[in-house]
Amino acid sequence: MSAIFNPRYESMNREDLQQLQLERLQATTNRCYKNVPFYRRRLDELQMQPEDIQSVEDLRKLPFTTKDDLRRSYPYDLVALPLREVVRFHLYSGTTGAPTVIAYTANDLQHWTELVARNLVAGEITREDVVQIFFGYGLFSGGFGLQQGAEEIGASVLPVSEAEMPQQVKIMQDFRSTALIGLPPYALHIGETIRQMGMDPKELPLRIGIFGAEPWSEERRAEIESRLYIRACDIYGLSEMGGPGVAGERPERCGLHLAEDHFLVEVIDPLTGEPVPEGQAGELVFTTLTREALPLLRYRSGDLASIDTRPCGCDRTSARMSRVFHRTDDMVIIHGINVFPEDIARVLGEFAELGEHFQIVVDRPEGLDELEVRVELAGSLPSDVTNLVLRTREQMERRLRQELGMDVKVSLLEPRSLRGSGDAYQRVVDKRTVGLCGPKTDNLYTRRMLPQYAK
Ligand code: DLL
Repeated sequence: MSAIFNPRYESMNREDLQQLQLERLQATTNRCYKNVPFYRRRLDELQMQPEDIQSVEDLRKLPFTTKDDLRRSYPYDLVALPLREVVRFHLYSGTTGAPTVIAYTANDLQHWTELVARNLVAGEITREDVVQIFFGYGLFSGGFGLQQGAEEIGASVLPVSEAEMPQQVKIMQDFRSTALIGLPPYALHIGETIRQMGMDPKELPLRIGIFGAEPWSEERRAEIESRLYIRACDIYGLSEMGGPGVAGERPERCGLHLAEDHFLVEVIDPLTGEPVPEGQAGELVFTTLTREALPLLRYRSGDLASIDTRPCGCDRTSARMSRVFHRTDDMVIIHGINVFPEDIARVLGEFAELGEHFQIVVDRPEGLDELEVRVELAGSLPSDVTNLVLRTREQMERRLRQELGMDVKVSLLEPRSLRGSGDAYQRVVDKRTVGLCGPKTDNLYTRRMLPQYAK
């Protein structure tokens, strides 16, 4: 049987776990009501008191929290404690337009560290491993979260972050890294670079990889494993729940074990908000159970997955979630950065030369993500627009790079070419294959996609 980082909690019997969840839910609701005016207002509107939570099921009486609520509360409005108690912030990665903030007390950091350590141990990383982390370190929670977790289990960590490929490979070779942690497409790119540098990955001591922060398919997993000669496991998390560490996979691949002693997880029908039966896919909704600085009640993640509470053959008793391949909204993750079409619309709004409609095209031609923004020109432009087009395109590419933190190719289209006839068009075209349901398209949640809606 493989190792478990914290058997007391990870293997707790489910009755005790439910009691623990209830106690922690009551404390969290109380903390939210007493310390966060946003939640006090919400509960008052519903004529609710924290004492109304008498069972875990009573959670459903509480209102949802959305990403917009977090954005409107920027930077401090949801922080439940005086700033002197806060020791760290991370910002939801992506754009400068409407960030969301996550705050941590010293206890929050300790819990987070442990949760990531649990995931790494589930993925069979040990203190004997030399772990190379190529997630970004900074406002994004990935690098720091994995660093803390790997140190917690006593592994030797190389925080290589987003160094250039040849340097990644050189360090891997010199230090004889045995484990890789980062974004899935980067892992593939590393594999390619190893070969380009004339080496055979078989001769390196690499044995395991933990990848996540964005959807990746089983085909991609197989590709990574065969190119790098490693076993690859999935790790899931979201900044709003503190970052990575919410759930992690074992090499046996029976789903990702959720840290249910720290998060209450619901699966709802995103259209009605009602719970779906166990095993059916729906939107994951998280309530924090231990967070001090930024507790959140019923946070709608936008991620679609199912959960399974049946035992899986390891000694962990927590529910397992399926992998996440789809979201309820148009968010796309490019190079690990979460991009919403609205972020792009805001920049385009600065240019009078543009028409109303634009399309986002994401592709991965050479193994790395590329973002193209295709936008209509305004109808009222003079006929000779060549110079104007070139100038506008350059300025837009610069502004988008500033706002999104990545290179963007802009293509300017004839006026009304996207929606000339008034037809609907796809706002996001994602050519990367990420799911079992084929290429990801725009509005990811459609009645078509989930089995319970198949009529
Ligand atoms: O991506 C936290 C993280 C860092 C997770 C490192 C795993 C490893 P955010 O930037 O807030 O936080 O993005 C969260 O990314 O709601 C999902 O849509 C997506 N996501 C994260 N992990 C996975 C995964 C981090 N393993 C958003 N599979 C989430 C599919 C994932 N999607």
